[in-house]
Amino acid sequence: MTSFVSIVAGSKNDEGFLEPAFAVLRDFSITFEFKVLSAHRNTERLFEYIEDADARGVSIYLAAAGFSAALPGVVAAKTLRPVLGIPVPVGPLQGMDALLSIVQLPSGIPLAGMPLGNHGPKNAALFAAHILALHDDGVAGHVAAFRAALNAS
Ligand code: RP5
Repeated sequence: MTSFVSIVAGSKNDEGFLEPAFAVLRDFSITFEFKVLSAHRNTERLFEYIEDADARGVSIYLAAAGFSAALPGVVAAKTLRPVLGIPVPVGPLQGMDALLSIVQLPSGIPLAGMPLGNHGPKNAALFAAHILALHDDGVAGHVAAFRAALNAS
């Protein structure tokens, strides 16, 4: 079973914002798939997808949404894999609502919150890489090289 990262977004309109996450995962040769499934509009299909992705060996979920951002918490509630929540800066509150939703999930269902703004997607992918690097020497090499380049810059 090939391990992979799943990126789930609440809207097709979130895809462009997530491009820095895709870029990091590609650069680090981490297999990933991207799905658009809203927690409130596509609830049944979202549950089916998570069951299927879990069965196919997903390692980590990145879940991105704007507004009330139920998606990251719902994904975390449905899987035992780590979930990294990415607030999408849209709407009248520019993602402050999504950020608070992600970091206010009550205890029992853990959900990691990534930064609000353009740094969120990239750091989410890097965070996923750091987790995978614990058991994958290839990813660990990419993480170390990235950090070395950062230190040298
Ligand atoms: C959330 O609501 C999505 O994640 C998106 O960020 C936001 C707006 O969705 P659209 O109206 O653009 O589809 O569910």
